[in-house]
Amino acid sequence: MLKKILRQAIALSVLSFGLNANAQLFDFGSDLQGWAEDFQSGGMPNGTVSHSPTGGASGDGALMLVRATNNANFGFRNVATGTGIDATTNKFIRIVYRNNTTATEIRVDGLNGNGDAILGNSGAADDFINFPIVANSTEFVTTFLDMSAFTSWEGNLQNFLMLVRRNFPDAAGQSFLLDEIEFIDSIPTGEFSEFIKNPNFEDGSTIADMYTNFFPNGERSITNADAQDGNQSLRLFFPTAPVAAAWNFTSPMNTNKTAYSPTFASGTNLQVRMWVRTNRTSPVVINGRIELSLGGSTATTPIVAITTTRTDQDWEELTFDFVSTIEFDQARFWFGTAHPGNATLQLQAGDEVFFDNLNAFVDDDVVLSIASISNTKLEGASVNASNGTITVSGANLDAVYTITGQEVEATGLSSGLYIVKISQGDKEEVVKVAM
Ligand SMILES: [Ca+2]
Ligand SMILES: [Ca+2]
Repeated sequence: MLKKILRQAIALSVLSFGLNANAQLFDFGSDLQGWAEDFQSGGMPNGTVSHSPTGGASGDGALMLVRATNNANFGFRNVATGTGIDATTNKFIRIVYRNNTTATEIRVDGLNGNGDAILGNSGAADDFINFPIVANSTEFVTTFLDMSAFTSWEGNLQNFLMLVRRNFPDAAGQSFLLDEIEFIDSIPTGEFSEFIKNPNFEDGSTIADMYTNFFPNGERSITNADAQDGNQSLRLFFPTAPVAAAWNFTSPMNTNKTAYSPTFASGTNLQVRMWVRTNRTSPVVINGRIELSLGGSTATTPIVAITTTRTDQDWEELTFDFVSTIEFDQARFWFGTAHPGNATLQLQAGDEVFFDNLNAFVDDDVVLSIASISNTKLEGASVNASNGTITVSGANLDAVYTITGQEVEATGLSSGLYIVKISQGDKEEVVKVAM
């Protein structure tokens, strides 16, 4: 029986929202709600803060910062009423923003409830609290800033500011839009689909859940630019052509991995399904593998490479099948874009790849199967693989590729997965077939 631990933390998520009774939300719906350009140097402003009535992810109003220096910022002061930000209770900051500037860092600054500078735990004047952000972005993203580790984040804040820093000047017309900022006492509990944390990239997801130390030259974000389910997905964007495969790991090492008891035996079947979409009209190759561990011993399964089939820029579901190579009690999924070195399949500058709605399964009884006849969307066409030969009826057979992107003849093939390019008049399609 296929087993799946379904999003077991949904109830906990609802509960944690309930516990955020003291949350303080600023959504900039009709005005700046007490926020302004705040920290000035030598009497000259570091930027211009204004209200954008139609800014924001859903066009419902946002704070807009146009930078004038590397210390450009927006801040909150409400000395008149004495009602500040409750940093004693609310240890996390949720921001929804679009950073269409060259800045790569947000700094949290100001004075705490005791009138002391909000600094890192050393208290030294150069111990700043900085968070990285992606520059020159045209999309809104949600990020949670964790202030709980900083002892200076304390008291009723009357003077709070965030600097949008580095790489000034910006090009004409560039700005930072803050759609929402909310001070909350906890981050929504992460959901799990089996051994994958936050599989839908919804509230509670941060890019930290996609820990990696191998992402050579691209940008990653949790985005609401598109989603297969809910409102958000994971987006990889390549401003320049990738120079290598890019990997994402679904949990930081040794953290938040599901621990199974009893353990699973070597030879256990595992399966991950996920939805992928690209902005390309040609296929890409997506890599998956699983890292297994037991008592300090780790092993990774061989890479499973799947070539996408859609050429209409819509979502498609990929299914990755694995077999464990060791006994294990913990597992995590690695995935990313391959680097096949093939002109047709290779990602290019400007390409983006979205991932959403991951589901993981682990059980001894998962039956791994792939079809030897592939359905196509071209009317009356079919692709068949048997006896080492791929044949196409009702369409032209244009090319056959291996799963790693090498073009091969349609005959004399060994068993495995193949990518077949077919056409019917001016309609083209790429299908997968197993020999
Ligand atoms: Ca808003
Ligand atoms: Ca989603």
